[in-house]
Amino acid sequence: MSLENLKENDFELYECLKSEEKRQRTSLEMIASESIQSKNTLMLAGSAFNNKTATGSVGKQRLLGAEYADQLERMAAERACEVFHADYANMLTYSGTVANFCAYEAVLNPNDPVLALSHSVGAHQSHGGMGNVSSKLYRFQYFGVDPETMDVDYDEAERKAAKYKPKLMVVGSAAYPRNFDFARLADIAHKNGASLMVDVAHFSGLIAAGVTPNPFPYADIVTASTTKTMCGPHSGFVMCKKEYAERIEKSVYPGHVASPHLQTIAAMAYVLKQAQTEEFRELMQQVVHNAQHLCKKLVGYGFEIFTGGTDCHMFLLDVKPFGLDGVCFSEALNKAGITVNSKGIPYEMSDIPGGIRMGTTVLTQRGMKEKEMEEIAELFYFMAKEGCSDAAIETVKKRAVELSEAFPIPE
Ligand code: DSN
Repeated sequence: MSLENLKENDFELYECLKSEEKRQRTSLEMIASESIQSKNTLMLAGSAFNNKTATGSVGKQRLLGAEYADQLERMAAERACEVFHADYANMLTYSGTVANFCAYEAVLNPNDPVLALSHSVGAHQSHGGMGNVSSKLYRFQYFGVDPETMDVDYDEAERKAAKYKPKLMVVGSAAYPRNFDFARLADIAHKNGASLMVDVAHFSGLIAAGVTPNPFPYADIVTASTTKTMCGPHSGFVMCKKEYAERIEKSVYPGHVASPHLQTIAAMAYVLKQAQTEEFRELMQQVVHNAQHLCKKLVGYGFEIFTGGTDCHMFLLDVKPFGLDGVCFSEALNKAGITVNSKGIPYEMSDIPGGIRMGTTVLTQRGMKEKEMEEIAELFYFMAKEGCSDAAIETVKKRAVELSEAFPIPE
């Protein structure tokens, strides 16, 4: 259906879509979990694979006519194994969170003990976060970061693993911006009888490009999503060492998934191939350079950064030194056309988040480099120094629109 046809048949929906397109075109998107998809992933996600229903595991399809579905699922899984050096991959899980639950189900029984990096220092809610069903199904204990260095507190992890004897250790991050010591985490897990699961949802593209460390061969199970640094569709997958393969397969089907989203698997297969190119490696390298350069400039203006910097595409900016909080600062930026989200800074005393989380993937895909990061840092400083006034919002907005227009969303 063409846009003209949509306009004629469903004007309300047409307008909603056009508004979102305009919002993206005219703003600086810095939500750390976002990326821009290529024409090919969009085409594949809208392809004939939408019309097919498959049910079952790869090579064991229960519905007929699934020979190409099977070929597709196998191709995507082989590419994931190649990129991440996994023995087995299952691409049927619909998102990073579903992939996590498939991993839990494969190795845990309800009420089993699990040790995880705490949500309060940047882990994902599905790692036993309060209110998430994972914390109701399993007995989560947590370790955090050292309050002085803000490094992962591996000693605390070691003490708690010895005390609670978890069946699974879970590490991953939706905000903690530093590389993990996977060898040490695996050692802690294995000597206490636990398996090690690493959730690389945010880092999958960076790992694929070889710019941050791969949890394999240390981790037993790795879950990933494709919409963040992988620059692909909204989806997730799970990988593991061969001794876990059968359990993961059963946990996915029939455990959690009936009919996989074949169209999304097609788009995932595409990005897994693109992730092996030099062009993608350079993009990911620049994503990290941009994030690090932005951090450096923001610190120069008097902001504080959780952990002092970043090893990846994202970081947490503490705006309390300007007498502000993350909610008012993120809302002012949003009004000015710079999209970020508020986020608590570990160990802060207030209930109101004192910081914001941001990432550089989308801006880098739009072609921005260190020079533009300097300008963005200056806009953040101006907004903070002016106390998020209406006049500051207007000034920042003008420049944000100009920058957006100078660096259009790639076709
Ligand atoms: N939406 C993801 C993020 O922003 O990190 C978490 O699922």
